[in-house]
This record gives sequence, structure tokens and C-alpha cells, in this order.
Amino acid sequence: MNDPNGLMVVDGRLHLFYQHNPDGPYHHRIHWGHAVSDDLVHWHHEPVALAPTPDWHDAQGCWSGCGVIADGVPTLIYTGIEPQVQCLATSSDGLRTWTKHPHPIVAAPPQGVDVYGAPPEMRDPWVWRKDDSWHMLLGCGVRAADGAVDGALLHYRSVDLRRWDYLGIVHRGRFAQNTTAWECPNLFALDGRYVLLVSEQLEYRHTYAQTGGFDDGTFVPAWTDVTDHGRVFYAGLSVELRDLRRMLFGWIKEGRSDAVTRASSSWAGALSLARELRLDRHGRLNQRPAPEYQRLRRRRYRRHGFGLDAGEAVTPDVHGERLEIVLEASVPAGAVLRLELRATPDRREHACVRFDGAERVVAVDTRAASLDPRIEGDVTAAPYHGEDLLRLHLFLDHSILELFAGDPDGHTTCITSRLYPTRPDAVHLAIVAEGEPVAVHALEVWELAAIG
Ligand code: DQQ
Repeated sequence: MNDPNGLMVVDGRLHLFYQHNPDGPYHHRIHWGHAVSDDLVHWHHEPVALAPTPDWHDAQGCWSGCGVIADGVPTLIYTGIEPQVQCLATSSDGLRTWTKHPHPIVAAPPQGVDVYGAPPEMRDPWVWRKDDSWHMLLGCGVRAADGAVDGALLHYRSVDLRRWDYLGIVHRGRFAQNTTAWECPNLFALDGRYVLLVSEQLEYRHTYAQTGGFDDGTFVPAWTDVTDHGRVFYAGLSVELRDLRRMLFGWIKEGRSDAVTRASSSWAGALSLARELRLDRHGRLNQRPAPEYQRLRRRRYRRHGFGLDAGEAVTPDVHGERLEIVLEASVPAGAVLRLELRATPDRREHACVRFDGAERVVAVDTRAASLDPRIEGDVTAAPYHGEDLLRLHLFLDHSILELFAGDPDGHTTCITSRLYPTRPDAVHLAIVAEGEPVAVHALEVWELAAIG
């Protein structure tokens, strides 16, 4: 899979669609896969929802988009490519089969807007209902005054989802140095403000979050950060659940080359954990793993209130490729706390999460995580925004590490990484203090059940 698509709740069940090539673990003639969950934890596969139609507008691929219920009818809105146009499909049999609307619903860029690309790139519709109208954002790039390209979001309105009027550009800008387009926009109200999520090309690494105001068709950001500091969490897509929690899912990319992926695996890419989004009192993004995952907890190791001298390590007697770890510690300036994960007993393979008490930076280091010479690890370091205590919440799932760092209600630092140990004994965990003693207030580790 690559991007999550079309998230929608129907009869209490969460439907996930996703960019998918049924022919193999590489990106080509993309279809929409489909899976359903009752609990955010276990997924049931449904037949492929959308396939390219020969000699039609999506013949080269059904690219990303969203799902809405319009007058009770489940509706998918997505991008057909070469050239990029927006398409629509509906289901009348409980989301099993889909009928495509005979014509694109947006067939060309708006008049007078110089959308970047040859042919112009505009895609990944995000649609929502407000009052009596439907609204849509499309991601694209537009030329800026300095001659470079800004990412931009085109805003349309419709009463029937089929005929759309162009209203204007909601927001534009650049996060990385060289931008060609914003992709996969999300715009929604949360905790009294608006949140905008976009993923940016050429960088192709981050889903960015901005929070601010949205009035008169203009989004005005007051705060900006990445949703995840790793280089593998991309194309984030959110959904509001029935209980009004807003969940974010991302595509977790591979951390190895396409050639290595194709040589070693029949699949590529994964769905992230569901992250509940909130804003903290400063309007900054708070992310926490959905509590539903607690039901996967099995054997537990627990130790509270202990000190670790400099150079001392604790090695919990829980092992495995699937672990959840919660840690709270006071790490003074001068001390560094390290968690070694997926370690072999001789440490020849191990990944490392590191917190530096002086710099208050949290880092994930996967450079020693694999003995496979084809795999390059890396270091991702990011500022920790919590108050005095260090609070870490980690999920390790075979080759995926998802880290949430920060206060429960504050702005969270998330880092998602990939690690590919080669040895079957790369299942150990150690917590090590360096430099100065560290006070560990709580350490809980669970072995996690598999979901299928
Ligand atoms: N992936 C899709 C595009 C989208 C990109 C193609 C983001 O629609 O812009 O598979 O990863």
C-alpha cells in the first residue's frame, strides 16, 4: 500500500481504502484496496474497490482521494491521471462494488490559475459538507513571485458533488526548499481552531500540520510543525469517528530501496497506528495512539521508582518483535537515557531511542539496526516539548517503530522509523543511563498479540 484513502464510518464500521498495486510491491497502475475495522485494531479485507478502467480517465491509475456519504450514498472522489482529473464513484451495495460517474467532475485547472506541471498536477480531493454545500480542496503547485513553486490548495464548491465552482486558493506556501506540489490535503475544525494537513512534494517525507483560522475561504496559519519527524510517515489522512474523536492514519513507507523491497518481500508499505488528534492549550498538535490498541497487551513487565547509575542498564524479561513501552523518567542535564530495541544479545544489531537531558532532544538511531549491507539506517532527532519529565510511548511492530514523546496533553514529538534486523535473536530490550544517574518513575513493557 501507499496512501490511505477514503476513510469513512458507515454503520459504525471504519472503512479504509488505500493506494494499492495488486500486481506487486511497487507503484504502478494504482487501484484502491479496501479494508474494514470494527475496533481500529483488527482489519478485514474487502475486494478491491476501484480499478483503472481501460481507455477512460483513470486508465493509468486511481490516485488518492476521500469518501463521503451524500444523501445516504457512499461516494468516493479520487484522481484519475495522465492528465490529472477528479473522478467520482458511488456504491449501492454496502461499499462492495462501485459505479463510476461517466465524466470527470473536475476536468482541468481553473481558468486563470497557472497550475504547475506539464500536464498540470492537481489531485487528492478532500471533500466536506458545510451548511447546504459541499466543499473540496485539491492539492497542487502554483508559480510564486520569486519564480519558484508554492504548494497550493484549490477550493471548490458544489451542491451535488458533480458540478463544481472554483472559489479560489485557500492557502499556499513552501515547507521544504524546493516544492512542486502539496498533496493529500485535510482541513477540519478541532478544539476551537482549524487544522490543515498537507504532504509536500518534492520532499516526499512529511505530512505537515498547521493550525489557525479558516474564514472567507482563506486559511491563516498560526502554528506549523511536522506531524512526524521520521522520513517514512507520509500522505496522512484523518477521519472523525462516531464518538467525534479525530484519528490520523499515515502511510508508513519502506526504509529500504525499491530494489531491496522487491527482492525481499511480497509487500511494501503499511498503515500507521491510528493517532487521536487534539490541540493543546497553545493550539499545537497533540497526538496519542488510540487506546483501542491496549487490548493487544499480553505479558507485562513493570517496574516503578528506581534509579539507574551512569553506565547501568536494566534489561526487562519481555522480548519480541511486538512490544509496547511506556517510560517516565527524570533525566538531568548531563545525563542521556537510551532504550535499545530489537537488540541481539551481542548488540551487533540494535536500534536506539535516545534522550539527551541537556539538549532535550529525542532521537531514533537505526544505523546499527541491521547487518544487511543493503540497508542504510539513519538518525532522526527532534525537540522534546514536554515539561520536566521525559515521557515516551513506543510501539514496536517487527520493522516499524512508532514513537510518541511528550506530556499527555501537550505538543507531542512523533518519530516513525523502519528497522530491518536480520537475526532471529534481535528481540531484546535494554534501558541504559549514561553520563549521570537517571530516576525512572515508571517503566511498563507489554508483549503484544498479533492481529491476524
Ligand atoms: N500518492 C498518490 C497521489 C498522491 C501521492 C499516488 C502521495 O495521489 O499525491 O499513489 O503519496
